[in-house]
Amino acid sequence: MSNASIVISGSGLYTPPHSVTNEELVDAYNRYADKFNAENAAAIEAGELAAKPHSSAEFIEKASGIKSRYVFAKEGICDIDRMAPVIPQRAEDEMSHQAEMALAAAKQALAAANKKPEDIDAVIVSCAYTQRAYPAIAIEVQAALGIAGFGFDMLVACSAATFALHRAYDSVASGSARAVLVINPELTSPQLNYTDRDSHFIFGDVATAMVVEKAETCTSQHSYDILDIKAVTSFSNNIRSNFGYVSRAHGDDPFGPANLFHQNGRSVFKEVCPMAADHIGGQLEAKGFTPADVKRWWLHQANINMNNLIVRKLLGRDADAEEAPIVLDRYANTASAGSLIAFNLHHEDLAAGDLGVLCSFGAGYSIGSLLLRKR
Ligand code: CO8
Repeated sequence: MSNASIVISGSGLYTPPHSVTNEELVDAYNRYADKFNAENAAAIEAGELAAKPHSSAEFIEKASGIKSRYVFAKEGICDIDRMAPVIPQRAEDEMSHQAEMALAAAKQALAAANKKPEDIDAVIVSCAYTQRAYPAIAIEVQAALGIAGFGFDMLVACSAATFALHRAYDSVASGSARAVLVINPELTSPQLNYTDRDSHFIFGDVATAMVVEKAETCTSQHSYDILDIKAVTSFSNNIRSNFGYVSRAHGDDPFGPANLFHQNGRSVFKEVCPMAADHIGGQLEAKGFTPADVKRWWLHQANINMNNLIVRKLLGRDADAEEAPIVLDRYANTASAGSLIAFNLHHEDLAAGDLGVLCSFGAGYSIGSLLLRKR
């Protein structure tokens, strides 16, 4: 596919007001583990239960590159009698939490794209989880912004944002929408098992948004031709969340550990890195480019060692912080939004003609990428 007439014309980023450091999380987890071990001493002694080992802030930073994360609600996360954020249910005539996050990012993206609600024909909310099945969060945001046309939600875990940008591209290319607003309100903290040492540190909350339109309607200061889109999925159980509407019918705890986020992190690392490098390398080659032509790598933000390895496989050398910006140190893994945060914070300095790769990789497995050229 080759079509330089469709562009990303604006992006937005909502960063929640609270941050939680590794030290805060580890302190809470370790106090929780000590309490758990004391309360279950007899069962642990009898070999019926495994003792909970301590977590460590040094391990987290070394193994993942994460130093802190933003959260929509901080209360409750470090309370060892709760180990989950406190996000009270809202009345049905109040805006939902996810729509609130989405709206903040969407307004920024519209402003950056120099677009008014009447210029937009479609709203896609795409993320790892939506807080309800219907009515769609996208339609709630569409109404709040006063956008005519249509909206829908879609879920593709870590690749939700890039896959939604692909759908936006297709919609504009086909003429079914003049401009599409893509929003990724990643409210991950309620799905994180803060009592699990292997994963309690991984995720943070954020919302990102982008506007996709035809080049001929674009009036924004910073815009990017979408030179190519490419997606692939390959089934894997290595990253999984079983929570869903059928959980109630199973008769088990819908919020039990098996239903929250869990993964085999080592296997993910080993399997996804070569997949992502091959995917990007193949896409560049098919369009007549080499990795050396790429000025900026806006990569998925799950683990700094994954990013370093993938870029090293492609470039044959380490990339510097300017070439392949890292935001997971501050934001942690934000499911599908990571590569878009990197874009949002690190794109304005590019010169006209500079090439960039925006790529997500994760659960599914799923990989979604876009080749972008600054206009
Ligand atoms: N503190 C101290 N020690 C620890 C901790 C901890 N917190 N955790 C593990 N250890 C120990 C282990 O027990 C192990 O000890 P031993 O060697 O004695 O057995 C040792 O440290 C090494 O453990 P691991 O092998 O597990 O550690 P790794 O070096 O592999 O690092 C990572 C773990 C950081 C998880 C790493 O494997 C990783 O990042 N992998 C990639 C994972 C990834 O990218 N996942 C993507 C998931 S996100 C996604 O796809 C979207 C899902 C949708 C969103 C969900 C929202 C909630």
